Amino acid sequence: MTANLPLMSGGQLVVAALRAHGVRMAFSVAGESYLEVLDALFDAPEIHLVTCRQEGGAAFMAEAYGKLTGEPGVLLVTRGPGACNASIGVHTAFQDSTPMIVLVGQVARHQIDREAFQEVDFRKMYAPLAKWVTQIDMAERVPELLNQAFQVATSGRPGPVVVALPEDMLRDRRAAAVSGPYRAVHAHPCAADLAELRRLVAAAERPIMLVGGSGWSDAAAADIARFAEANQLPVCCSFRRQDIVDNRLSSFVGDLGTGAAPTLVARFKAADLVLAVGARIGEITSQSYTLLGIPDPGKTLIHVHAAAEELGRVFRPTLAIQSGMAEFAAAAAALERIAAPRWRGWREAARAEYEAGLAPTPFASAPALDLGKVMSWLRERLPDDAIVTSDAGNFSGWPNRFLQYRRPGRQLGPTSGAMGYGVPAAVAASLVHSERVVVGFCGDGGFMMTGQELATSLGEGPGPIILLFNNAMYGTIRMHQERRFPGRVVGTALRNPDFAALAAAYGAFGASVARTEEFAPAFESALAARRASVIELRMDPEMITTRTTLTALRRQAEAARPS
Ligand SMILES: Cc1ncc(C[n+]2csc(CCOP(=O)(O)OP(=O)(O)O)c2C)c(N)n1
Ligand SMILES: [Mg+2]
Repeated sequence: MTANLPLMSGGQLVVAALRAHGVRMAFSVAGESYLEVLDALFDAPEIHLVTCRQEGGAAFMAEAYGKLTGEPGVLLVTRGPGACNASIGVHTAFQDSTPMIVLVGQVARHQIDREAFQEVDFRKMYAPLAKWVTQIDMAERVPELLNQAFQVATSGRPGPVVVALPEDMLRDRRAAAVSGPYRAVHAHPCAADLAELRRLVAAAERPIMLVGGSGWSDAAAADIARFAEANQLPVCCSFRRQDIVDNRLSSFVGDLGTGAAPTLVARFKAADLVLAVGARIGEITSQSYTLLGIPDPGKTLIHVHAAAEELGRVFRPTLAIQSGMAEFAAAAAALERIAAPRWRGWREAARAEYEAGLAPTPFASAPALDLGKVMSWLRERLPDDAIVTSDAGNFSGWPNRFLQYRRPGRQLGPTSGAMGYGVPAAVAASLVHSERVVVGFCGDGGFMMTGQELATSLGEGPGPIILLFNNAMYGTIRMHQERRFPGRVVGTALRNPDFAALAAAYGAFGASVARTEEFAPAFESALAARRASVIELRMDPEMITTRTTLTALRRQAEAARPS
C-alpha cells in the first residue's frame, strides 16, 4: 500500500495530515523540540501559522478559534515548559467542550523516562485536562493517530486532544498514506424520544428551555429558536452561552450566569418542566446546584446532550436524549407545534422581566462613568455580526446583562472562568473574521495576564477593540472578601500601568475614558483606527456588580454578623 508513496519526515507527515483535515490556521510558540513540523509548515502556506507570545495566550487563541468555527483549534507548543504554559487553554477547552488539537514536542524516544531536558509524561500531566492524550512513537502512524485525534476532538462532546511528538520520531523518514478530512460523529434523536418530548412539553404548565454547551452551528441555533418561537417556550441560556438564541426574540428570557437576574432564577425554580438542550447544567448555570434537586430534579427534566456520560450524571432526567445539537434542533424545528399553549402568559411575563432588567439599576450617587449607559449605547451601536469576547471577572456582568447577543455575531467567553481569555480570544476572532467588529471585554487583572498577545495581532489585520474595566483590583475576589470578611482587604488591590500609554507602546490605539460622554467618541476613534485598540474604562471601584456597590455589600455582611 505504501510502495508508491514518497518518504516523508514525521514532521512533514504531521503537516500533511493537518492539510488533509482542512486546517487553515494554527497557533504556536516555537520550540526546538518540533523544528521538523515548523519546517514543514514553511512549505504549507495555506495554513496560517500565528506566532504568539506565550503558550497560555496561544492556547486561548486556539480554543477561541474552535469555539468560533466549530473546527478544532490547532496549537503547537514545545515540551515541558510550553505544555505547562498551555495547560490553562487545554483546561478551558475541556470545560467548555471545545474541539482542539494540541501538538506538543517531546524528548527523543531513547531518552524517555530519564527525566531528560524538559521531559514530562504528557499522558499523566494532561489526563484530567484533555479528552484524550496520545504519543506518536512511529512516524508511519502519524496519519492514523492524527486522524483519530481529529475524530475524538470533534465527535460526541467535543474537547481537546493532546498529541506528544518525540523529536527523533519527527526526523524519521517513512512512507505513509495520509487521509482526511475527519468526519465528526453525532447521535440523532429517535422518533419515539421526540414524540415523548412533545407529549411531556404539551402536558406542562410552566415550561422553560435552557440552551447551552457547544456544537451549535448557525443553522442549529436558528432551528432551536424556530422551535422555541413556534411553541412560545421561554428560553434562557447557560453561563456564557448567550449567543445561541437571538436575545431580541420574544422567547429569550435571560442568562443563568454568575450575574443571573433574580427574577429568572425564581422563574426557573417555579418551572414545572425544564428542557435543557446542550447544557451540562454545571455549577455556575445551576446557581451552585440550587436550581434542581440532585439526583431527582423535583420537576420534569428533559435533558438533551451530545454525550451519553453527561445524561443522568448529576440530575436524573425524565427523558434523556443523546444527540448532536444540529441533529436535535433540526428534528425539534420539524415537530408539529403545540397549539394554543397554556404557558403563553408565563412566557410573556418572563420576557417582560428580562426587558425590565435591561434598564440599568439606579445607584444612590451616579458615577461619572455610567457603565449602564455605556453598555446601552454599545448595544445599539454594535453591528449584528459583531463578536464579543470576554475575560473572567465581575466586569463581565456589564456586557452579559446589557448587550444582546445573536448570530452570526458571537459571544466567546471561558465557561471555565479562566482569567486571561479576553485578549487572546479577541485577537483570534479578529484573525478569523478580519472584516467584523471584535470587542474584547477585560478587567485590569485579566488584561495583565495575557495582554501581551496584542503584539500578536499587530501586522495581522485590523485587530480587536479591548474594553478594559479598570477598578484597580481583583474585583471579584474583593466582592467575596467583603461578603465573608467585611473590611479585611488583602491580596486584591492592584497598582496598574498607564494602560493608554501601554497600548501606544504596542503600536495599538489607546484611550482612557473617565466620563460617560467620552466613551462614544473613543469607541468611534478605535473603530476608525482599524488596528488593535485598548479603551481603558476608569470605573468607580464602588460599582462591584451591575446591581450593587462595595459599601452596600460590606454593610450587609456586617449587619448579618453575630455581635
Ligand atoms: C487564571 C485565574 N486566576 C485566578 C482566578 C480567580 N479570580 C477570579 S475573578 C478574579 C479577579 C478578576 O479581576 P479583574 O480581571 O480585574 O476583574 P474584576 O473582577 O475586577 O472586574 C480572580 C483573581 C481565575 N478565575 N483565573
Ligand atoms: Mg479589576
